[in-house]
Amino acid sequence: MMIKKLTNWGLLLAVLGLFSCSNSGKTGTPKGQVSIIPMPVSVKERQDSFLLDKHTVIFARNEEGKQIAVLFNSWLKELTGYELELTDKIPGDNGIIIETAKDTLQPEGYILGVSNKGIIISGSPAGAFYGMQSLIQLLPTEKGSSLIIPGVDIQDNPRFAYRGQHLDVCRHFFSVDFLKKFLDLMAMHKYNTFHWHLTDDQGWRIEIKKYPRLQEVASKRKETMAGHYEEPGKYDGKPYGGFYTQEQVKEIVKYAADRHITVIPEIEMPGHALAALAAYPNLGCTGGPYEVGTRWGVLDDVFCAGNDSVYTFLEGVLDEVLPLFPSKYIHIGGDECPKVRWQKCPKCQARMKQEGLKDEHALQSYFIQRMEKYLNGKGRQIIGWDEILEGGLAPNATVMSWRGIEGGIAAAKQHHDVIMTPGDFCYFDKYQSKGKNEPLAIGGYLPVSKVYGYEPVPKELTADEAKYIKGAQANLWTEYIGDSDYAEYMEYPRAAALAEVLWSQPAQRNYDNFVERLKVHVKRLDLKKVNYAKHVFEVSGTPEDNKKGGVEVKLDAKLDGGKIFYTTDSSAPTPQSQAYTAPVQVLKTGVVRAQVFQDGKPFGNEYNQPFLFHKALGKKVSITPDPEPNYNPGSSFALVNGIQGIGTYNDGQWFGFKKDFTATVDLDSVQEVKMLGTNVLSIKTNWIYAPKVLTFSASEDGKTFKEVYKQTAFSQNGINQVRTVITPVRARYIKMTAQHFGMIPAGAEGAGNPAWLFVDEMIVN
Ligand code: TNX
Repeated sequence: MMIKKLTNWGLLLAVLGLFSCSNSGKTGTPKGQVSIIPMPVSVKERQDSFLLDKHTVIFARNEEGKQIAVLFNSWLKELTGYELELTDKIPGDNGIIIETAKDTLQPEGYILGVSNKGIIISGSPAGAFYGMQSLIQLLPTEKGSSLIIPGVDIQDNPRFAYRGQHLDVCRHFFSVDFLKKFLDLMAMHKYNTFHWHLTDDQGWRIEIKKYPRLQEVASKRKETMAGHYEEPGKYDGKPYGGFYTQEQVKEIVKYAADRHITVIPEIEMPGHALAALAAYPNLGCTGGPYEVGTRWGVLDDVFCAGNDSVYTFLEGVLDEVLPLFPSKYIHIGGDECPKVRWQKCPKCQARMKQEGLKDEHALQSYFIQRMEKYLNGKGRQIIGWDEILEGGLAPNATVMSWRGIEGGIAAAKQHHDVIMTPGDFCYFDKYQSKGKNEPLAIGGYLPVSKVYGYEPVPKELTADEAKYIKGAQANLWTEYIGDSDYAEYMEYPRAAALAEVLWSQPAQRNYDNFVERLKVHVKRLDLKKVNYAKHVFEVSGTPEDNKKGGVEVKLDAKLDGGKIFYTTDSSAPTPQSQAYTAPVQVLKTGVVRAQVFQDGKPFGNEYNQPFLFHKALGKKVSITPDPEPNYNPGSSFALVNGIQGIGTYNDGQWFGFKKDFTATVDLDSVQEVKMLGTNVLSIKTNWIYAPKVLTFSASEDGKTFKEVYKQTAFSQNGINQVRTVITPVRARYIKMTAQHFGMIPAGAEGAGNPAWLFVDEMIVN
């Protein structure tokens, strides 16, 4: 048993008849009312149950336990209108016992036992708190139903010590009430760290008394960009602003601490600093004038690294921040800091000379290390985004790996702590459905299932290095998220999925089982009036190789009582359309449309997938080299599945490379080929460049290939469609080669890094 001190507990457990008898329940497969998210380490269902009523009492031996009791009562009150009495005596058979001890072996573990004799929760203060959260999840979800709690023996503790959620309150501001609800939901899902992104180009949101212009100037912007930042030009003309007073900050930090959540503030430096520069222009390299940011993206004006008053200013800010936040860690940003101003700034150049710094990356590293030293001197540790690796990592820094997993791997190999937040899995500002009715989001595609499938420990690490991966975090950047309803929509249920990634054991993760539990769990979110997204329950389609040289679409909907109907003639599906019974075969160019109906009414978005029918559909393709992680490594099917990638590169269709690539398709027999095609992407802001050269060649025997087409210019920003009618050739094999662009040129975003090459669908007719 995980608890070290067993004072009274063995006795109590025996009295309650818990953990003593084996039972017929199965471990890890909840049924009925036992649907806890995140899934505990061990759940044994018992035959009996506990009936909670107005006469049930709660006994807690110490203050921490009493606090847990109070929080349990507040949930109960919402559900039933009444609260339970707290008693000083160990209750008989109608009581809940909360036992907490500080010196447990599992700092966040707990035991929860429910039988017809009573309920016991035991663990560390945090553990018992999580035990209470699990108990809440055993309560019925309908108001007014009798409170029968299923008998269980649960033993539980988290897989990762750092389980975080981040909220950007700069691009849009969120009220204290909303933050409290946000924290309640975090606690419900056993998250323990709130990363509060408090300063950025478009707004400074924490009161700093020493620098009143942060409140007067930096907290306000004159207007906000309307629409997406890749189509700039439109602004809403409305002033926008807000900041939290130090009293409000204290209130939030206390509210979080009561829920065993640590708040880590982020004060961004040296980039994302425009709001502060607008207030104090002497802190920038050019001296301004500056305006608080009104558009999104990466802006050139950053803190001057050569000017000592910048460090004095930031130390002054931190001197007020530190007493508000007892956290061991302070996040100092470090991301997306363009070096163009520093390159031309006499002070920055002088600093580089004086410190013997070889380039501006080393200057950034100097900046971060100097601030780290200051914070270490105050007993704090820094966290920074993965750019802090460039130019040399500060000695004690923890790295947040956001641009992928590489930063995390590099930091762990240098024996630095890491928090994983790779954009492809942890950025909840991305779309979660490809449906046409989604509100504007930053781009990309991150459905709940993909979040659920995330594994925070990169396989590139040895067991020893893996210990530096402390956990992961969901990030909610709010450029396009203007209100709390939309924030909740983006956060849940994706945050429920990540909670399970972080808390539960990998062997217990099972998406279908998660969705079954989620059906119950969303009723709890309903009770809390959470505006969660419902995409998980709508119809989804999975194109698959039909093993007969073609493609079929498997349709599925996880909606209770849902019936799927579909069409292939581009008409809208209705309950009179074809009912779905078996995978839909793709036999022509056209669109497969499907909708799930509940009680005759359509639920959620429809599945609407155009397919291009061609000779290579579902055929065998070999690709070299293997695509980069996340962009179809290990499987070539998406290159010939009839679906063309859309404008966002991470929609699952695109094959991503950082080298030249070749794909060869085998059409099964020699045929006449008259037309060839593919799509390549060019989105320079995302480091994606079209190939230098694209060629097609044809062969009858797979050995001798003859070039039949060559293209060297791709003018389109976005998707470049290559479609070419050729002099007909007889061929069984078609080879496509793409020559990689090379390094990203100076002056462009990502300069000096290898460009990305993205290709999708190899079209043969
Ligand atoms: C990158 S993630 C940023 C943020 C943006 C976000 C949008 C990071 C460290 N920096 O400033 O809001 O992308 O997804």
